[in-house]
Amino acid sequence: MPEPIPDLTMNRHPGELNDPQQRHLRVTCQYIDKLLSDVEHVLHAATSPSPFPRYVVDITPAQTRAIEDHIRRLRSQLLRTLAWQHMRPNSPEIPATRAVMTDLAFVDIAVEELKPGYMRGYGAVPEDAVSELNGVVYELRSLVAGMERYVRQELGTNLEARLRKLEETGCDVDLLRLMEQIVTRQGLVEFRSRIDSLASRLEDNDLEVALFGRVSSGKSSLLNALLGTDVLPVGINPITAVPTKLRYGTSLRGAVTYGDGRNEIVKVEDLPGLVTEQENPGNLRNVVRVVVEVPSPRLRHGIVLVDTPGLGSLARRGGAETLAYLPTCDLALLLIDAGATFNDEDIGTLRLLYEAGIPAIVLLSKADLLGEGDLHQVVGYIQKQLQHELGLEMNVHPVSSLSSHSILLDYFFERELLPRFDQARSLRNGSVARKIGTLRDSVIAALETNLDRKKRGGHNLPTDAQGLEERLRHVTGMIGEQRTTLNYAFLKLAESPEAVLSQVADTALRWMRTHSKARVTSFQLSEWIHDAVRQDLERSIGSVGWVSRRAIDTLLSVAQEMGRTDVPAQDDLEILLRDMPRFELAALPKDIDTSHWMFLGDSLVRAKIRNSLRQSIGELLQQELHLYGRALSQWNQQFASKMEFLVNSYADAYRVQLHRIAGTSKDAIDAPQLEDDLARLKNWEAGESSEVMQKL
Ligand SMILES: Nc1nc2c(ncn2[C@@H]2O[C@H](COP(=O)(O)OP(=O)(O)OP(=O)(O)O)[C@@H](O)[C@H]2O)c(=O)[nH]1
Ligand SMILES: [Mg+2]
Repeated sequence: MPEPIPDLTMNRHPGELNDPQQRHLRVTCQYIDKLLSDVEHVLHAATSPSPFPRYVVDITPAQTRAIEDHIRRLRSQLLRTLAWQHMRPNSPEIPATRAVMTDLAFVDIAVEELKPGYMRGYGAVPEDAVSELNGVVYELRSLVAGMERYVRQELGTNLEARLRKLEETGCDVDLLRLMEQIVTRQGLVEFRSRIDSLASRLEDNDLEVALFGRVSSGKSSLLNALLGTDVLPVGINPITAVPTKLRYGTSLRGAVTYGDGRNEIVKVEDLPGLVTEQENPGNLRNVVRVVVEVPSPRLRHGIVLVDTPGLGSLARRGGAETLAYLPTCDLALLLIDAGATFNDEDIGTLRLLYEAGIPAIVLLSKADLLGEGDLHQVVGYIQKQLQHELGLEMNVHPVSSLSSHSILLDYFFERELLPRFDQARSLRNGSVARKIGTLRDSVIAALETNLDRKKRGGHNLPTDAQGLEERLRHVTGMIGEQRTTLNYAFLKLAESPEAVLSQVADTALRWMRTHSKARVTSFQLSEWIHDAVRQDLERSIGSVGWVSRRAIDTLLSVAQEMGRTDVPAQDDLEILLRDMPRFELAALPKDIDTSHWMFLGDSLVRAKIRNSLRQSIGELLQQELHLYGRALSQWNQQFASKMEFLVNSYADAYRVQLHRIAGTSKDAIDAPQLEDDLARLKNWEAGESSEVMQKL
């Protein structure tokens, strides 16, 4: 027997419905209102900009108004119905942005399902259509992504606010702000992302100045002395194990990033546990980045000083970290120890810096150890050697971290480092200023095309507009596919410790045979494991670099045919490839004694080596590769998005211009405003912008 419905009307006022009944009433009114909204939507079909009309419009404007009156009356009756039960419509709870984002997410899924892989369900996709189909998908996705960014306020009002903030910090961003306003007013959305990325370049004002030198040459001590702190651990044995960045902050604290992508804020007392050879030997804890905030006025202007693990024959694994970091710094200080003899290792480091195109300053550290006369002689000797070995005419600046000699360090900082830092900064700012200039040219070109279309209708179509569009589509598709390609490569690396072991076994065997040695040390094995992983990675990264460079080349040639000056630069790509996580094995494999295997055949020895490796390190390698794979795919998310953003921000702008010239674009045009905006941009004085980025 069904349960009796409980009587909920016990405590009711006269004429009042019970709770479920009231709820039903409210829901029904809401539902009716939603249906009325649908009717409104139908009524406005005639004026909708949608290219996929659903309704044949058989209602005249006068009839539309009459129907709207009816709807209004129905709605006010709905309100009265609720009021009868002392109810009002609920206040809204869903932010409009969230609703839009949800819809966009569905749009994105729908677009994704146009890819050749999904399309195959409807029959084989012709080979010659695959690449363009991918292009079609990524073109649409890049537009969806742009809209999402806008809704999430990364762009939109936020961009305006960011530019205002830059202005407050002393940055002259007038031209960029003017362009932001014009682009918004004229609906040139395709330029927003480029303005956005130029703003990011201005915001990221840090320049990294790194100290390099052999183990114990006094790098950490010098940084401590320079900043009046003792946060960096120092000592006689190899100390620093992980590159450590020091940047300005109002209080002393550190932030650490691990290889698996974890971030952690740490107290400075805990730093030695993370950055020293003694407490974190060979970087067992797999720290990939340490940033310490120090409240030193010397860091105020955006200098980031970087302490690196020592190089040379005494270096531990940290040396490899230093070499990996080296190409990414903006300015280098090479320390030569006055207490040791100047040797080839110092020259080697300087040569590396030179080859990487990084400006370097040579310092003679621990100058307090030498008397005036000796100092002079040593400085002269080193300068002569540099000239002789590298053909470089360089000054050598004596410094010391002892407080009794602080005058040397102060002099160096104020007279040498700061001017060089400013010089490096103005080089970088100059490149941003040039980019702002070319952006101005292309906004002008877009405005002119619009004005031209208004006056004369479309013309001036480049001879092969369709061919250009196809090339752009191809580029977009290629770049879009890279995320998947890289993820697949990373996954394969992460899940194949056996392949790594096999390669190491091959190397070990070759080494044994050529050197007739009966023992392979754990240190060698560890190096070879790292080499194997690095080589695997270089292959996938190499192919991505190749595809990316080709994409940029295509953009360059399309831009040239369209007579555009706004083009991406190859070095934008190199910047993106920075910061890829590095692989670190947390322990050494065991030495392998091969003396009993000397007379066995190659394949047997290879199998034995592999077996021994598997036993000593197999499980750990498997775990670490797995973690590393995760860190790599996190990195890839960032890299791929930035790469897509870079390529599409240009491809979009070219595409829109092609449409505009062809007259297929549907933008509404307000001619007087357009002429006014165009004149303001054109008359922008070069002088006004030449000082654009002088922040200091
Ligand atoms: N006399 C003298 N000794 C110094 C000076 N700077 C550093 N030292 C000593 O040199 C040794 C090494 O100093 P660190 O600052 O740890 O050297 P580092 O280059 O950071 O060494 P790693 O991190 O191991 O590469 C320590 O014993 C310091 O006391 C200096 O200016 N004068
Ligand atoms: Mg050190």
